[in-house]
Amino acid sequence: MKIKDVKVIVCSPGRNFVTVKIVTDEGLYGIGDGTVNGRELSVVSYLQDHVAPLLIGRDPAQIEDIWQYLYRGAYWRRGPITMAAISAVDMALWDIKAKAANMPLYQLLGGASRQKVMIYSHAQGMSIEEAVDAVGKKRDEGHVAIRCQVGIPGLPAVYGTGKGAKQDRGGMVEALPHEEVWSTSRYMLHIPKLFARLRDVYGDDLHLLHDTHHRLTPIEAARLGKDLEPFRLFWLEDPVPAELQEGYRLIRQHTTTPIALGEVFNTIWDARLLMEEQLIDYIRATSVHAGGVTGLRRIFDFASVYHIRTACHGPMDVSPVAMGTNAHIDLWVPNFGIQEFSGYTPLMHEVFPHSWVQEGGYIHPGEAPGHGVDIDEALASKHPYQRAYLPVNRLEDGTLWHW
Ligand code: GCO
Ligand code: MG
Repeated sequence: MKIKDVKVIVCSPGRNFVTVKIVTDEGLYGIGDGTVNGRELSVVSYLQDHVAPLLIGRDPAQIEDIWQYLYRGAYWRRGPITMAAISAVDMALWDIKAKAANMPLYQLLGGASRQKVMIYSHAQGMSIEEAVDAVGKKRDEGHVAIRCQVGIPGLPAVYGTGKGAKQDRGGMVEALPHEEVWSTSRYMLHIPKLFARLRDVYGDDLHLLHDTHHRLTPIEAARLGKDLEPFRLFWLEDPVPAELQEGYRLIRQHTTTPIALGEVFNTIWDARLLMEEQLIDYIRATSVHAGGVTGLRRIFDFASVYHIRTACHGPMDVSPVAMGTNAHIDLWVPNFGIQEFSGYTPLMHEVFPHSWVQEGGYIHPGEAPGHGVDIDEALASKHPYQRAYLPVNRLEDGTLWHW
């Protein structure tokens, strides 16, 4: 079997997605997600102009050799654009291999380690009471794990409550970056009140998660982690930008609140020290950004040595293709933690028909051969790319801050 064609399909059924389709000379094809929110066309060019010519004529079964060829052979290694392109190709090749073997991807990885995959959904509100109600609605839908974000008094909408929060209606981003305003001091005072109220209303059984979205310093994160300990969060996510991995030592010295990190990581090197020193509890790497199935398997096996569990990133900008791939990995991986699943719009489900099914607080990848996700190219072509950016964030004095 040889690779005959490599197509890159960009569509925007509510938000932009980059999908690669690899077609073999025996008629089998596989698809992969290469979406990098706000920089999608960079991945399109990387795939079309630099990767596709290297794949034509190759044996699609040589997944590892192609991965190494695209990683080491590029000379310029790592980074979100390069790794999203490699991820998309890798996902498509595993899709082909599992279809050729006539089995669902999770079987090819080693079979199911659990009956179903626990997910967490998103709930938010501008006020604590709105957020509490939103959590209640998700709990009533059967969710057992819910990420909760809340507006901060004195600030306009912040991450997770502003324009980005309306992910379930698509359009998380805008044609120019929306500017948010941030105050760490106001945030630090307010978040413990949110979780005190949530525990009062819903008790201790519900898994509650919170995403700080890279906005604190290590000592501030240590303080917040301590303040949240009485509310026993499932995790505190992305408390501090993680370029300085050893910075997380300071947080670990002060709090037992579990830490989740890594949705922006694109290789194992981004998390090596964090994992070796057990500075985190969940690794958030996901199939579309961390090297596909091949890259993720390597990261997750390394994590398992250090008691770290998986928690694939899975908001709407992770396309249903990557969500399907994640679900197979989630069903197989022994050190599974949880899968983020903020949901998709009906149109996105139509553009990307899939065998994965969500029931309440769980998903299952299904039994279709491959990763079980396809793309309706005709429908996708009716929703062309529209330039869009993630928001940016500034402190009240105008300082550009982490979004
Ligand atoms: C999450 C993430 C998202 C990101 C988005 C950026 O935990 O789901 O933080 O909300 O903001 O994926 O593209
Ligand atoms: Mg996050």
